[in-house]
Amino acid sequence: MSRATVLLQLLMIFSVGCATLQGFELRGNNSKPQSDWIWNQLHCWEGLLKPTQIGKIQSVWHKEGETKYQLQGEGVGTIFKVDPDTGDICVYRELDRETKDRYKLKGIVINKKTLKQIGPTTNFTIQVLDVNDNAPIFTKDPFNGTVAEMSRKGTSVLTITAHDPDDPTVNKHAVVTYKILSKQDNFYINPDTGIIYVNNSNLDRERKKDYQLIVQAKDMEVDQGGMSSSATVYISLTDINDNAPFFQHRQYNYTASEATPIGVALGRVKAEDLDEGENAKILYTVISNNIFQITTDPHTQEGVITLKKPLDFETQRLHRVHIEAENPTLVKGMKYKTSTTLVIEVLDVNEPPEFSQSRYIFRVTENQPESTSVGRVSASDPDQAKERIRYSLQDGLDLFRIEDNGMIYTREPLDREAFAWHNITVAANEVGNSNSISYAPIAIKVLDQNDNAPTLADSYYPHVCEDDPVGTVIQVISAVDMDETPPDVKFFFSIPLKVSNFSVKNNGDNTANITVNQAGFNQNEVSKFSVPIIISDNGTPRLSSNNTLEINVCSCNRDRDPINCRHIAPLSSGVTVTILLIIILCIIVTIALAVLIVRWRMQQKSAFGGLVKAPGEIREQLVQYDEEGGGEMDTNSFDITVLNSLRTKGAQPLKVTDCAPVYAQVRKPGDDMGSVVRMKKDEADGDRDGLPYDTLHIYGYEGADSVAESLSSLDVSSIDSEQDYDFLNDWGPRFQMLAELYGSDPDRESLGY
Ligand SMILES: *[C@@H]1O[C@H](CO)[C@@H](O)[C@H](O)[C@H]1NC(C)=O
Ligand SMILES: *[C@@H]1O[C@H](CO)[C@@H](O)[C@H](O)[C@H]1NC(C)=O
Ligand SMILES: *[C@@H]1O[C@H](CO)[C@@H](O)[C@H](O)[C@H]1NC(C)=O
Ligand SMILES: *[C@@H]1O[C@H](CO)[C@@H](O)[C@H](O)[C@H]1NC(C)=O
Ligand SMILES: *[C@@H]1O[C@H](CO)[C@@H](O)[C@H](O)[C@H]1NC(C)=O
Ligand SMILES: [Ca+2]
Repeated sequence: MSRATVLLQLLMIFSVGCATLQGFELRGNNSKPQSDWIWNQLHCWEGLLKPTQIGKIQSVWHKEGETKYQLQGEGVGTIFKVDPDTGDICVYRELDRETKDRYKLKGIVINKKTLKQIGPTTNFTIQVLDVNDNAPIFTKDPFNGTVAEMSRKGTSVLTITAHDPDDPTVNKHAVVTYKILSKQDNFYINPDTGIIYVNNSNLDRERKKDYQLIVQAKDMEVDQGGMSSSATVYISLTDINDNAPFFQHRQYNYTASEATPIGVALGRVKAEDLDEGENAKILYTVISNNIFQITTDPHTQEGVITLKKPLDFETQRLHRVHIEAENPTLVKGMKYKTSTTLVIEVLDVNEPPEFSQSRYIFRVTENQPESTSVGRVSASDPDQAKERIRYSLQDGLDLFRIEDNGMIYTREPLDREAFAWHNITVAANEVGNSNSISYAPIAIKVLDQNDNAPTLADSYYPHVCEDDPVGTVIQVISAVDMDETPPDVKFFFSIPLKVSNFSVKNNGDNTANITVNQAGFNQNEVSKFSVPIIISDNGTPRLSSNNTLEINVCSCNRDRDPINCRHIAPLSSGVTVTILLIIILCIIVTIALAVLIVRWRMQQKSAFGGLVKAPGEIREQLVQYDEEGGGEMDTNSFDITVLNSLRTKGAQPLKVTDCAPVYAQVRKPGDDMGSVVRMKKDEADGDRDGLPYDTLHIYGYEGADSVAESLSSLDVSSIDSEQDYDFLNDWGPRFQMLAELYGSDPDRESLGY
């Protein structure tokens, strides 16, 4: 027997009502008066309000007047109090079993005088007894559940749960039963498990999607009293594909311009589907039509009508297109299709004229008089209006003109040799509609006439050797013709002379050999022959040209290579007379320039009067080039030893009176290298006896725009005459002649560079 059962039995014995005394005592076996306490457990109902006695303690150690009872432990003094004399225990506060269901206390007996404990302590507990003071609590509110539409009766939807905090061991205080309070018969609930089931197997999402139920949870038995609470349950139906798509109309009307581009939507059609999501996806198909196609807009599930081929108002003005729509998925396990008709009316658009050909090729013979007809183009208005067409040429207007009927004429004779093709463009536009214009290319081929005579194919420079025997081939010539030269063209070469030292032999392949007809040449007698040659073709009309072949007479070696000819053959290796002239001109200009510079320098130098010193031994150099070309910015070459050296021989400088070294002077503040150089130069110039420490520099060509004046030292080295042309010796063999004419002492050639 469990403890609970014992307690319940005891309660039934002693209880006199819920609100009155709830305590009781367990009396021990009196046969042992030494045993300490005669009870060890008390009980108390929760929720009591007034101070209520819940029990009594007694001890064998208690003697009235001498001792008193005392409690120790949880809640003593606040919740529980004991009468010190009688041992009655009262509860002063409301207890809540759900918060704390037992209290542990100690009872002792104390001597009133000594306040000392007498006898042993006893432990006991106060058990709080359950009262059904809590209703079941739902774990959620609201509960949400989903179930597929058309689910069978008995399909479970969701489970609702509620918990009761009361003592489950006491009298069904915590036994929960469930109930649907709402008046409906679509769902039912298992009262014990809380599972909600479908009660109606015809729930249709398309009719009603969302349901709301109020459910109740109650403790105690179903029909007994008890406490209850309620919650909301939302149930929504999920979709199944139970509806096929359908068109609302048997026919849909559209209009489309014939200019509608391919791939651009010209209209939309929608098949309705009561389902949603995947079950409402629609696939459209066009039945047997190769102009239109229909695709599904993934957002709206509409059918978008587009063109596969362009529309043409003139060909077909009305299109009837049959289309079908279906769900890609099965509808209630089957395939359903619905169909409708699209009626598309084509609207006329003014289209530009159309040429009879996309391109024209005409042929016209060259050299024909003006206004020769070339050919005819034609274009027409494809629209209903059939506007008149006006033609115009876009280019080639100097050679061709076009008339209103599309005939093209020449304006002047054509020359095939100038242009073999005239590729021009013709425009056609509708009269009164300048925007409506189209173009076509015309290629006019100029047909050849034999209007050019053949000529020598090259500039030949043949020679005949003095000892060439009769029959020697001195040149193979060929000819060209500006006209079209078909493969069967025959050029014929001839010499139109009765008597000639040369003869021409046609090789039959449009070449001919010039051979010696009569031997024994002497270039001192006749140095050159001019042989006339007539070349004719076999065209119609036959044309011929007069040409002259210049044949030089030369003395030759064994291989017939010319050794000496009185007439110099023109340079053949690309060097023309013009280039040769330019080269000669350059040389002449260079010489003239040099002479001019020299003359100018001489005139300048004469201003120095007698300061010139005689040329002599060259020992050291002071050279400064102002400009020598790139990369030598730093050239500043002084041989400072000259400046530093004390003069040991010769006259003293004119202005220097003391014997201090020159370099000591240049160190004076304010002096710079320039002044030193100037001073040394003056000194040298003023020294009539000493040898000059100068270098003679002569430059033929110094380039243009130099900041420095001429680098040439010619102006300081003249001795005998004002004009010194020794430098000509240094200019090389080309100027040998000049040097011979103007040069003086050849010994002084060593003064160069
Ligand atoms: C008291 O206890 C003794 C022995 O433990 C027993 O024999 C006796 O019957 C008991 N008396 C009562 C009144 O229960
Ligand atoms: C439950 O359904 C209700 C009504 O449909 C909705 O307002 C609520 O947000 C839902 N709760 C949850 C947790 O889905
Ligand atoms: C003109 O057109 C013809 C035929 O298409 C072509 O052979 C020729 O090369 C073209 N000439 C020019 C200059 O474009
Ligand atoms: C022309 O000369 C070439 C050699 O230069 C020779 O082979 C050919 O036979 C000659 N033709 C005639 C017709 O003599
Ligand atoms: C042929 O050559 C000789 C010299 O070799 C010359 O005297 C004569 O005039 C030439 N004949 C002709 C027709 O040129
Ligand atoms: Ca559907």
